[in-house]
Amino acid sequence: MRDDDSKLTRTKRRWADEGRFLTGRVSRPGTDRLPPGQHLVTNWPVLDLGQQPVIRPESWRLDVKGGAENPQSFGWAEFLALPQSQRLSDIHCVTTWSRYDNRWEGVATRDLLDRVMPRPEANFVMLTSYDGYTTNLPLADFAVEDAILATHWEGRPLSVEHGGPMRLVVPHLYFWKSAKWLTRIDFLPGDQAGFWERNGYHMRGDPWAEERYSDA
Ligand SMILES: Nc1nc2c(c(=O)[nH]1)N[C@H]1C(S)=C(S)[C@@H](COP(=O)(O)O)O[C@H]1N2
Ligand SMILES: [Mo]
Repeated sequence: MRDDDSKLTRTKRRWADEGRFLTGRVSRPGTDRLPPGQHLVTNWPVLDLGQQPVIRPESWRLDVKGGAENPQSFGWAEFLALPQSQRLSDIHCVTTWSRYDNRWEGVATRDLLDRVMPRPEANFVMLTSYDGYTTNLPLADFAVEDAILATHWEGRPLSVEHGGPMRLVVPHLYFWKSAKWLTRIDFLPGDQAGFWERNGYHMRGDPWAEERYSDA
């Protein structure tokens, strides 16, 4: 089968036609690299709900099931067999610290989406983690070129405290959207609030718009 004719290529072309994954800028110009109200740190603080699950590779799973044309459940070896990518990006936490130039390795969200193919009506993503944490974001934000399902940071396996063996990194949104110990991805037609979003945080969380808290 010619690549041009594959279902995958047709789906990508449809997404491109719809402008589906076009959202803002992938990288920011130098002048507004640091979002308003943020300060730079050189360490890497740990923030979570106080429970850091230890997941053995044999029992680790990533279920990508809801709202996909090709739902899949990946074991660790299957996940590592997906195309591997590197990204360099900044972290912006809603508690006002930012950390520049983090080098990540893992699976680009786009490469995952190419395989599972969210249904046309899916416009939002719900992420669920091993510690029970959930967070939501628009599919267009999940699918940006910078976003990566990271297994490595600075050339080393991601530590448990930072979400190892795998966490999401969506650098253009506040870091609470970047679920650590990710185990489930659902695609939804409408936006539903995750853990912090139910507790007053913003549904989208753009640091440059200071979308820290919801108005409600
Ligand atoms: N599973 C899970 N992911 C999570 C959290 C959490 O409590 N559980 N906290 C979020 C918040 S509020 C932040 S700021 C970042 C912190 O990531 P770090 O500890 O690696 O700095 O993880 C996000 N992802
Ligand atoms: Mo946070």
